[in-house]
Amino acid sequence: MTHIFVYGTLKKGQPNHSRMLDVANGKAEFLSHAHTVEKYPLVIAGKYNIPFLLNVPGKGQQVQGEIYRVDDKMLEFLDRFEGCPKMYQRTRILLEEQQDVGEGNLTGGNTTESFVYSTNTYEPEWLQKPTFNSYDAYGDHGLLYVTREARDP
Ligand code: PCA
Repeated sequence: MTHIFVYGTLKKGQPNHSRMLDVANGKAEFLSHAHTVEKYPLVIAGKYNIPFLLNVPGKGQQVQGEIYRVDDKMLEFLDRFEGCPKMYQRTRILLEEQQDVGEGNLTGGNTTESFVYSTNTYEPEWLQKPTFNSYDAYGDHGLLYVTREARDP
């Protein structure tokens, strides 16, 4: 079993969350909400409006996401799905776990380490893009994520 921090389209309520619920892909169990200890630039880039956590610690914002425990089958599925290691690289990241205290409120908790799909293979202009602390495909930015199914062949 492996812990993975998701901050983009794999989160609950986001366009690819269903991939983690599909038992044909393996098993994934929600553990907790969390945010990165360090700041990172989380940007939306490319013609498909894909969220990328750029591997540039200290720049951007502390990024909000969710930690899951996944089995080897789901990890293999996610590596393939995320184009790892070409598009994203799976690296380790330091997180602060958050407890859900009701009414959508979260409090600080333990520090933990987990895998994350971040990238070193970005275009230099991406460093100038607006950063987000919490990704929402349907947010005010208007950069609606283009699903795999909707992309040009
Ligand atoms: N999927 C992965 C990386 C970015 C994305 O859209 C995630 O949600 O963490």
